[in-house]
Amino acid sequence: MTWHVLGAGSLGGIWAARLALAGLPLSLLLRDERRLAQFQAAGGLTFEQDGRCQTLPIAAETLAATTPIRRLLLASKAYDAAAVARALRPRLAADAEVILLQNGLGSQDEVAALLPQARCLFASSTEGAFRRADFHVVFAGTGHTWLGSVPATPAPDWLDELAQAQIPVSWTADILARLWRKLALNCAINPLTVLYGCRNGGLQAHADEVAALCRELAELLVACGQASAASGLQAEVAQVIAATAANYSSMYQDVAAGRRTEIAYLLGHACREAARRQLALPHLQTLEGRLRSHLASRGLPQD
Ligand code: NAD
Ligand code: KPL
Repeated sequence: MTWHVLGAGSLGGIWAARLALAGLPLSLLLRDERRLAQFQAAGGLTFEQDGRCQTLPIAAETLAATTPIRRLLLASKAYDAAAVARALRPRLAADAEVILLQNGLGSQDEVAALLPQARCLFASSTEGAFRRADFHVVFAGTGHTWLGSVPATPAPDWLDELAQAQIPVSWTADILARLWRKLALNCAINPLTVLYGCRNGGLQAHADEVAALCRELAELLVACGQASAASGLQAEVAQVIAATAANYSSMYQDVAAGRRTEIAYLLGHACREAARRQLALPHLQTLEGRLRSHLASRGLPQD
């Protein structure tokens, strides 16, 4: 069965390249005819790994094509996922499966509500990739991707195809715990790196503030029924800060490059869930206010 992959961004690109290299049937979904013409003029997708580049002449089509889609990897930013789902809804077959590869939480429910006929699967990834240029993706960091459905179901048989394509994935019965845990790590680290203008390691000088955020995030996770995701959070945050001390967080990089952040699906989602439960989490709420003001001062969207 054909894999449809949207879009030709960082994670979508490294999935598409590996599926193509494994000889699996694949079509890349591009925004419009102009992007399709640019892709064809580029000769396809350039995949860079360990300094070696290969240009892969992957099949591509626009969102407006009419062939039915049965298996879709939706690899947009969280804030674009609902618009993509709306655009692709008429093309989804009755038994379509849609893998939602977004960081944070909230976008998955938006998409699932728009696509009641599809089977939406959630993904959480620690792989690293970036775009060096248009249609040129760099595989920057090995990692792992967890996939699962809510409620939990048995693993689909196409996981074997991903293994064949050397995409490291595991099926989990608790994908929400994975997504919540990553959201909590991101909330404890990323906004502070933006506000202090520092690498992850720079937060070692703000250990008390990080610890206070971790306590509130753990309280939120427990209130959201995610006690296992709350366990040992502060220790893992300290360990990630130490292990990635020389790196800039993804949110820091977005802000530095003048790109929209995924705040609404990370810290924004955490604060909305706390408010819904009437949980007072003052450090988290103050952090959200400071981050929004900072984004506004840089002319960036606050959601
Ligand atoms: P990206 O911006 O590199 O790629 C997103 C792609 O979606 C872009 O090519 C964009 O043009 C395309 N797109 C958006 N709307 C579209 C539309 N209507 N039609 C066609 N194409 C459309 O983003 P990314 O870095 O691949 O991130 C995707 C998700 O994965 C994010 O939620 C991110 O936080 C998460 N993530 C990324 C990484 C990473 O290393 N890049 C790691 C882990 C998680
Ligand atoms: O995922 C991250 C990011 O930068 O988005 C880490 C490295 C965990 C920091 O929160």
